[in-house]
This record gives sequence, C-alpha cells and structure tokens, in this order.
Amino acid sequence: MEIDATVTERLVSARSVAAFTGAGMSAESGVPTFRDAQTGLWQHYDPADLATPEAFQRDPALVWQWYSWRRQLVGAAEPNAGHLALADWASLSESFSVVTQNVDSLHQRAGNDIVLELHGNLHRDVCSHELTPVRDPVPPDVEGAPPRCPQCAAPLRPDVVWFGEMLPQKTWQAALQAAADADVLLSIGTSGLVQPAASIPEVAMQQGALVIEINPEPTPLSDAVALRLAGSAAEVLPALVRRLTERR
Ligand code: BV8
Repeated sequence: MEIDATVTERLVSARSVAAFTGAGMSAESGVPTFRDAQTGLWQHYDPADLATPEAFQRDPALVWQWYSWRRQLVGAAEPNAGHLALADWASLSESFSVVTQNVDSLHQRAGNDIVLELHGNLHRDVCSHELTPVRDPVPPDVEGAPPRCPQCAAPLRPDVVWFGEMLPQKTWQAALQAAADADVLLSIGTSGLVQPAASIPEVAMQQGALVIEINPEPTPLSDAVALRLAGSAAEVLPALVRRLTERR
C-alpha cells in the first residue's frame, strides 16, 4: 500500500480522527450492502423500496419480516478486521469518532465507544405512532405481523431512518461537528449516494482535513479526496493501523 511520507506524517500527528462508514464496512462480516443483490427470499426486493414509510404503511408485515431477517443476519455476524482496526485506531488517538450510515451495531461490538448512528439501529424498535421505545409490546394477532404498542396499539417499527425521513437531529449535529473538528477523515465502504450523510466528507475537506477514501470501487468522492486506497475495509484498515503503530 503506497502512502507518501507527508500523508503518513499527517496520520501520525492527527489529534482528531473521524471514520465515516457505509454498508461496505460490514460486507466482510457477511452483511449484504444496499447495492449488492440481496440473497434468499429477499433477492427480488430493492432495499430502497422497503426502507420507506410508504412501504411500511402499505405492508407492515412485509417490512417487519425484512428487518427480522436482517436482524438475525446481523446478530449472527461478527465485527470484521476492519471494524477491529478502527477500535484499535481509537485507542491510539486523542479523539476518534465513528460516523456511520450502518444500523448493525458492529462498530460498538468491535469496541468503538463514540459511534454516531446517522440512520438509527435495527436492533431497537419504536412505536410507529409515537416513535418512542416500547416496553412489553403486545404480540401480533397475525403471524409475521409487527407487535403492537401497549399504549396506542400502533404497530412497532425498527428504530431506523427511512428514505424521506429526517435524520436524528442531535446525532446529525454531532456528526457535522466531528467532521468539522477532524484532522483526518476516513470515508470507508460508502457509495456516497445517500444524502445528507454523503456530505460529511465534504464538510471535513472544506476545513482542511486530510480525507482518505477506502473502497474497492471509485465513487463520486474519489476525485476530490487526498488519497484513495482501492481495497477492502478488512484489508486496508489493519494495514493503516500497523503503519501507525510502527511510527509511534
Ligand atoms: C432525507 C436506514 C429529507 C434504513 C438508510 C435526490 C437527490 C438527493 C437526495 C435525495 C433525492 N431524492 C431523495 C433524496 C433524499 C434521500 C436520498 O439521499 N436518496 C438517494 C438514494 C438519492 N435521503 C433521504 O431520504 C434521507 N432523508 O433526506 O430527509 C427531509 C427533509 C425534510 C423533511 C423530511 C425529510 C434519509 C436517508 C436514510 C435512508 N436510510 N438506512 C435501513 O438500513 O434499512 S440508507 C441506506 O443506504 C443504508 O444506511 C446504507 O448505508 C445506505 C447506502 O449507502 P452506503 O452505505 O454507501 O451503501 P451502498 O450499498 O450504497 O455502497 C456500499 C459501498 O461499499 C460501495 O461503494 C462498495 O463499492 C463498497 N464496498 C463493498 N465491499 C466493500 C466496500 N468497501 C470497503 N470494503 C468492502 N469489503
């Protein structure tokens, strides 16, 4: 992996680092990305059609079962070497934030303690009416349908941000701050197509951060970043952390 001396110097001397991650971060944990073809009975569904309030309105059981399938898939997955490398990097840094579009908790399970989940988390459910966590949900009357809220009887939904929905404002502001404060921002495993999340690397670039992209494929960001490492998260990130520890 070719990294010139100036970039290495800036990596080693960075006080504040932000890792901006997308679905490709979890690919080597066996979790399909949004752009990969989904497997099994979900192979004929486009995630973008299912991850919307309209889809849930139209067929809550179908959307609920898609998330149950993903929950079980993610539950059985392990953080990969890329996730673990980011946790190691955090232990070497004064300030290290993960800003993720992923909803799978793999960064937390790898050991990162500052994880800003821009699109929520599929392991949490909320009442679809009050958008609040629910204790003791009422089991569904029909097999496969979502449980119901004991207060208002509305179906439960996963605590994720669907297309057309606002991002959690506090988390979004914290993510903008992390990008604004970053000396180095890593953009890892994201196609950079989903807004407003995709604007995070630009916020870092505008204030002079060193932005490095890690992705086997080029993206709309590739021509703008200081360094593009064409490889997978689980290969490139451990190599970068090894380089950092050698220089310490
Ligand atoms: C909002 C949670 C406004 C659910 C998700 C037209 C133009 C601009 C914007 C829009 C537009 N029309 C609509 C919009 C807005 C829309 C949007 O951006 N649409 C896009 C598709 C055009 N955005 C929204 O709706 C957002 N909200 O804008 O609200 C608003 C304003 C006022 C009032 C109300 C509302 C909300 C978006 C959030 C959607 N929810 N997830 C769930 O997960 O079920 S997004 C979902 O997509 C996931 O979070 C996922 O992360 C993301 C896809 O992006 P990536 O993470 O990048 O994943 P992808 O599969 O695309 O790419 C994977 C990459 O990894 C690839 O590049 C691949 O090469 C690489 N890779 C593969 N293997 C590896 C790897 N990299 C490294 N290592 C590997 N091994």
